[in-house]
Amino acid sequence: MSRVLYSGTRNASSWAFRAWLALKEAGVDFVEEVVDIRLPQRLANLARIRAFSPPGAVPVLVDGEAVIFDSLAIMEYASELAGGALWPRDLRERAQARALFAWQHAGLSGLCPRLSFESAFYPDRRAMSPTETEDAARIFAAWEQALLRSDGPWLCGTLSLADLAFVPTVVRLHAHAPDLSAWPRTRAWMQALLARDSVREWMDEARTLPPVRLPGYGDDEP
Ligand SMILES: N[C@@H](CCC(=O)N[C@@H](CS)C(=O)NCC(=O)O)C(=O)O
Repeated sequence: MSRVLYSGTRNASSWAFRAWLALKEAGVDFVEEVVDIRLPQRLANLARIRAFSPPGAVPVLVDGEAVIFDSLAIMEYASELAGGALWPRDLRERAQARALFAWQHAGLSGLCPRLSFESAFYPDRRAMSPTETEDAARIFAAWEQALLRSDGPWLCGTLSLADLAFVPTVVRLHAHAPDLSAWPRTRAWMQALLARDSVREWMDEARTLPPVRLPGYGDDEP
């Protein structure tokens, strides 16, 4: 097997989670090397990655001569290896899916920055602040609108990279028990995503690890 995914610590590496999910859902064969990105070993481990991948970050997929860094490129590659299976066939649906995917990849307009992926695994999770509740409402409304437009079950009809890219966001919002009564399709979509075998496999391992504490999670508004 010449295809190696350098991924990251299960409860601290949301970008690696996305790339890993796309490879799994596309049915691509790969071996995985989990890079421990927790301090203090993080710096030395990422220096090893920088020796062959300029950003010095995970995920990186090495396939023969190709060094594919950045989750977006890996996810696109996974879909292409599967004949484009992870994008909608319809041109306009595909464009909508790419828009959602790009929004996520560009940082989701900075929504809920303190509700990190890591925080989803804290045993003492707090309630969302009023600002976070407003932020979350924006993204729930966007998901609901996409699901209404496509009529589901996924954001753009068939399961696509747009759905998979949002999984870590779904994990971190869901862990903070939002009231989803105004967005019934979003609630069903989130549950369907969290119930997928691929998602459960990653999350089950993530839950076995000690929580990775990040500063700024406290319940005071910034
Ligand atoms: N845009 C990159 C972000 C990758 C990223 O930030 N990865 C984190 C771990 S999830 C990392 O390795 N950070 C180390 C660093 O940036 O120094 C991607 O989508 O792959």
